[in-house]
Amino acid sequence: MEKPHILQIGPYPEWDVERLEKQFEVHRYFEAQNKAAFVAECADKIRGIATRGELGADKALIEALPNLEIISVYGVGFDAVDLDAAKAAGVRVTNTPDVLTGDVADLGVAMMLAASRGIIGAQDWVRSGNWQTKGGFPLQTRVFGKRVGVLGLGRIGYEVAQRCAGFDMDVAYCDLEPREFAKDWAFEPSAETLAERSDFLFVTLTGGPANKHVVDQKVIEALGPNGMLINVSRASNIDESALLDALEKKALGFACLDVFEGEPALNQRFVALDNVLLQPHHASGTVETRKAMGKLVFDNLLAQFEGRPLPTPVI
Ligand code: 8YV
Repeated sequence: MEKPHILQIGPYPEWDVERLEKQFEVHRYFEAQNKAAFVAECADKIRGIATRGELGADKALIEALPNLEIISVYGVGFDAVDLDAAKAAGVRVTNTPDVLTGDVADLGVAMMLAASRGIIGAQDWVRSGNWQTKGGFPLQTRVFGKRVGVLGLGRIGYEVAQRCAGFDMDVAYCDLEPREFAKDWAFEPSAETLAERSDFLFVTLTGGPANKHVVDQKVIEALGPNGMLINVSRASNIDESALLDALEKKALGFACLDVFEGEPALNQRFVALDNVLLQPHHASGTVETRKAMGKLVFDNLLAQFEGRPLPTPVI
């Protein structure tokens, strides 16, 4: 029997590629020079899409594939998939929740600690010999005991809050409503009031139109010149140009960012700043987590083609 054909939108690690190619006929969309011609060539055969959280699948692509059954996303965020178009076409969508939660929370908290304590600059101080020639490294800012705000208390936000509580921080959060499981933490009704009472503000919202620019100029300025913003969610949740303005004029103290508008390209204004810590959308980037994510992408595709229930369905 012919293997099911799938369209692979972005690159995966070798171990995932091997497994996918064993079971499916894989069409490597990301390698095609002329995407439209490539899709037209294989369109009738494609039954599945394997994509990534930040790449997704748009309406035009979904509509170009008449036999598409499933879009399997390598990521918890599925905001880059046009869900309405998928629904209209009767296409299932899956993601990779839970397996990446701890890593994403770890990276967010690691960025907060690294930035606050100047760990990267301090290493340069040692390597460059400044320690001998100039003396001690400039004093940095304490983390434990400070006020932290978590904007979006989903799976990742909860793990961030837990970790921060472990650092004896004063934790508050903002979500659609107060959460029973979070009764040890203060609830704030808006992003702005949360920012006002925070030294550190984590953005752990889902992406998509509902949360677009929730962190706007007002929220950024409420966090203020001594505040630090940490984003491990989606760039679209923050008004990036307001963020850049605030960082440049020091209306915001510092930003730790794992995601950018138009990534992997990024606004060059970020590169000129000394009050940012920049990461290449790598919060889920550990071998352990990426193996679990790849397995889920595969398991969802296989379940669909074998007519079994999907392990982690979105729709
Ligand atoms: C990426 C993510 O999917 O989970 C998400 O929503 O954005 C990330 O885990 C990852 O970089 C793989 O593309």
